[in-house]
Order: sequence, then structure tokens, then C-alpha cells
Amino acid sequence: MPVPTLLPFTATPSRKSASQTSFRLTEKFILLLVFSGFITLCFGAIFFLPDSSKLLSGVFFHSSAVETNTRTGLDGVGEPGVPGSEEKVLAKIKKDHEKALLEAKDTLQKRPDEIKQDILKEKEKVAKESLGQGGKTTNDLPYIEYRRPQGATGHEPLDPVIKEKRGKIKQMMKHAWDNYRRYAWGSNELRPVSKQGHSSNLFGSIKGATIVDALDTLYIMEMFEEFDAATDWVEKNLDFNVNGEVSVFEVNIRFVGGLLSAYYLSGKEVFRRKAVELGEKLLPAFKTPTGIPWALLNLKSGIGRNWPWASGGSSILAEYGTLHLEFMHLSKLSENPDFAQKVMKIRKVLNRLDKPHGLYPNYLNPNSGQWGQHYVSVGGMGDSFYEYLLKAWLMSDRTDEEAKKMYYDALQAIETNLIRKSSGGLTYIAEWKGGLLEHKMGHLACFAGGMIALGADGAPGDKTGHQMEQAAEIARTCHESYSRTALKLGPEAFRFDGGVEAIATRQNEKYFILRPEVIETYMYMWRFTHDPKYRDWGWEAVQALEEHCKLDGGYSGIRDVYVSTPNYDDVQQSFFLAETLKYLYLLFSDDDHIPFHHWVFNTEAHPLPVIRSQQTEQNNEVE
Ligand code: DMJ
Repeated sequence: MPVPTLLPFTATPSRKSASQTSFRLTEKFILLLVFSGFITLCFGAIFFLPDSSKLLSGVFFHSSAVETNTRTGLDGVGEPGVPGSEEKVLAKIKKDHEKALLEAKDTLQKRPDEIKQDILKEKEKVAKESLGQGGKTTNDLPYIEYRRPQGATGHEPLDPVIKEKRGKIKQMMKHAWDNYRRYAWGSNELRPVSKQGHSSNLFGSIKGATIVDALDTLYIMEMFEEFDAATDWVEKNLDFNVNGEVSVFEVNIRFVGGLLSAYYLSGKEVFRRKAVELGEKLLPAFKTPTGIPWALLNLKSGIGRNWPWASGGSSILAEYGTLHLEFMHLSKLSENPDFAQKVMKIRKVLNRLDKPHGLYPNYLNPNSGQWGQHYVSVGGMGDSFYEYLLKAWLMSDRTDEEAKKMYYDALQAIETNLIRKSSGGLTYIAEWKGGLLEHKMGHLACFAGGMIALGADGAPGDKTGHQMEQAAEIARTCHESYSRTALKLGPEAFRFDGGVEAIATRQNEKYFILRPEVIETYMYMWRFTHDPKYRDWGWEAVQALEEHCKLDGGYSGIRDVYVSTPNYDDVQQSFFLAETLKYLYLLFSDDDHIPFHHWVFNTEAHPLPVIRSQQTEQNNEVE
């Protein structure tokens, strides 16, 4: 309808004639509208309503009958002029109707878990179709339905004092993060004194260790603005197509572990994609005659080698033995069994070897498959291997019996050969050098209090109580190693000989680099006992960190904890954000935040969900 015919309706030069004219025009206009609406309706019905199009196809569109039938699956049936075709159409409709009834009946008879399976399959089908690439994501990953495991975020503690302390720890994280962001964004770590980036050679040319290591802590502390900025950086800048040699272990625990946790907490596909991409880059490290991986790998050439200082070219127990958790998840998320097969092969090699006194030496030659020097430690070089045996069992929903046996057997050997009590009554874990004990315990070994507590309830025989006591004693010894310093922060290693107990005697063992292990043990002990002393000890550490390590530009390690004026090492380690602050925060959180029943921490404190069998998962949901 042209616009000018409407004008008189509003303009009023002569009221009467204008209204007569406009009435006629309006009437015409309305009639036209109704008519065109009717025509549109008819066409719509013909083209879009399946049933009516079927019925009308014979009336209006004789020539398009074949096309219509093709769409409705009635090829060659009900063609006009073909005798008996209407009966065929009706028979087909009846058949479809009966089929639908049967399907509905079938659905009604299904159990809820079966219905759920059907829904999942349907969803998967739709997602595959929408991907349009034969079910592959852009990174060639299969579609996986994301379900956030329980306890990814928590709630404020009810006790106002605890709530305040927890808030304080979040502020510490903010200080560490903001300064990294301001002065070192994209570098691996921050130099808090010189206020610039620090590039660790552990990561070759990979950048952003602090960002990836901190992702899950930011999420857990609900620092979502910071988490989003970190995610954005990962999306745009995290690049593994770089030259340079990396430590397979460090890259695995910090980058693969960090990305996996970020994926499980947030559900963001970018983290799954990056984790699998990096995992694939690490696979050439396993190309050795035994399958025991190299310690170092050039990501570009795929050439590996071992640390030149490691006993006759050996690989190191804590390094090749700390891949299991991440690699099992990589297989799960990529549906590529390679990752799992690689780590199961390591276990096979270890199981075939004789163990001196049941102990696992720190060095193993990847070419010959024989032990190197018979040095044993629950601290550096050995530590997380034992941790991963226990956690492999826990993460498998307690189905990996082989890992369980290996863990409890190893712990028994450690107890018999390495755990000692000082004359002052402090329990410590010594180191074993070819049969001789060195009465020294590393800060790193302090994680063992938490590990032993975590495994105590599954201990064979009647050992649960005994292992809990042992864990508590180790926690106390490690606390003493902090208390006996000027700064109330623990040294790298402390000794129980030459008339001292829990004190470092060598200059090169007096440093503190913001390590988490002692606090990690407090967190586990708190969860299992709720003895307030563990929170008190954790709070002592917070105060010491604030007083001695906090600087304008972040947090720094200290060269000598026995000197009351700190000398800074000028490094804010990425594990300070990944582990130390996370464990502190969880120490002051309720137990349902990252509950142990659903999550297992990798050795860099990145929480990974327990892998349930499909059956258990369904049962849990039906309950
Ligand atoms: C972390 O990278 C991990 O905890 C590792 O297992 C040992 N060392 C550091 C922290 O001290």
C-alpha cells in the first residue's frame, strides 16, 4: 500500500470529506491485508507443514509429487492416478504410528540410566553433526560431554576468624598475580625485586608458566576476572611450536597438569585442546629402548637426552615416575590410548626389576633398563614417584590394584629402611646412599606427611592408625624445621646429626624458595584430623611470608632463613601460586571445597577428578 493514501487519515483540511475518503481507503487497506495474510498462510501450509504438504501435494502440485515423497520417505507411494496409492499412504501412516507407539512404550520400560545413555548418544550425535567434521573438533579431538566435578568452588567459612584468614590468603594471591601481570606478563616467572620477567630454562622456549600454573588457583579462589585474562592469554599466546629443550617432568606437572585442571574446573575447550597438543609433543621422549622417557626433550626435533649429571646417563625416578596422573587424563580426554600405554609401560619395567631392600633407586638407565647408583630418597629425585603410586590408585576410583600394592610395599620399605626417630623424639625420613643412611631430610620430603595421611585409610592390615601417627609426626618435624629458624620459614634441607635436629648445617641448604610441601602436609592433616594446630601452623607460615617474603613487586625466596635480615633470591616461583597459596587457601576452607572424594591433586597441586567407571558414575547419578 503506497504511503500517500494514508496521509489524509492524519491530515484534516475538511473533517467530513477527509474522514469519508480515509474510511474507504482504510477499509481497502485492511481487506488487502487480510487477503495477503490468507495467501501467505496457504503457501506456508503447503511448504512447511509436513502432513498438510503430504495431503496437498496431490491436489495443488501434481508435478512435484516425487519431490514431496522423497522428503517424507514415501518413494513411489500414493502417486496420483496410480491405483491403490491412497491405501498405501494410509498403510504407511498407520505403520509409522504403530512404530512411534512401540518406541514410546520401549522408552517407558527403560531404566533411568538407559534413558540417560540414549540422551547422551543423541546429544553426541547432534554435536558431531554440528561440528560437521566427522565428530572431530578443530583440534581433531573427539566430542566429550563436559560435566563439572563436585566441589570446584566452595563457600565462605562460617567462622568469621577463619573467613578473615582465608580472605587474607586471597589477597596474597592477588598481590602475587597483580605484580606478575604488571611486570612479567607472559614470562615464565616474576622477579619481584628487579620487577621484570624471569625465564626458567626448565621450559625451553615455552612461555607463561606462572599463568598456566596459577589458572586453577584463580578459579578456586573465585578470581574470575583474572582467570578470564589468563584464559585469554592461553588462547592467544600459549605456543608449543617452539624450539628448545624442556624438562619433560616440569612441563608435564605444571603445563599439562595446569591445563587439565583448568579444563575440569571451567569446562573451557581451549584447555583440553592445549593439554592434548602439549601431551602429543611430549610423546617422542618415550622413544628409548625401554620406554623409560628421557628427562629432557627438544620439542621441535623430538630428540631427547638425560641430565648430564645423572648417574651414567640415567633417567630420574621422580621425573619418569610423575607422569601417570596427567597421561591417564590425556588418554581419557583425547580417546588416544597412547598416553596411558606409555605410562603403563614404565610401570611394567619397574615391576620386572629387583628392588634393593624393596626400595626404588633414584636412577634408572633408559637404554639398559638397569638401576644406576643405589641412592634412595623420599625428597628430591624420588618424592613424587611414591605420591603418584598412591594417587594412581585413588584417581582410578580405587580400581588400580597394581598401583596400590606398589605404593604400600614401597612405603613399608621406606619405613623399615629410611624412617628414623631422633634422640629428641622427632621422626624424619633419611636418605639412603648405597646402604648407608644420610640423616638429612629435604623440605621436599615434607610432602610425605600429607601423602601418608592420604593413604592411611587404605593401608593393609591394621596400619591405618599407625600411618596417621607417622604422618602427624612428620608434620611436627617439618614444623620444627620452620620454628628453629630466624625467619620461621623452613630451610631446603635439615639434618639430624652432628648434635643438631631439624636444622640446616650447610650453607647451600639454608635457602627457602617459597616451597609448598610443609603447608601441603598441614592441609591434608587438617582435613583428616581437624586438629586446630594445623591451621595455627599454617597461619604462622602466612605471617612469616608476609613479613619476610612480601615485597612491593611480589613475593621472593630467601637465601638464608637463619639470618634475620633477608637476602632475596629475586624469584617468585610459579609453584608459589600453584601450590603454596592454594594449599593455604584450602587449609582455611571447608572440606567440601575440592573434596578428596572427587579430586586428586597432581604433584603441582593441580586438582584432577577421580576417573569413575561408567557404571559407578551412572549409579551415583541415579541415587
Ligand atoms: C613443585 O614443582 C612440585 O611440588 C614438585 O613435585 C616438587 N617441587 C616443586 C615445589 O617445591
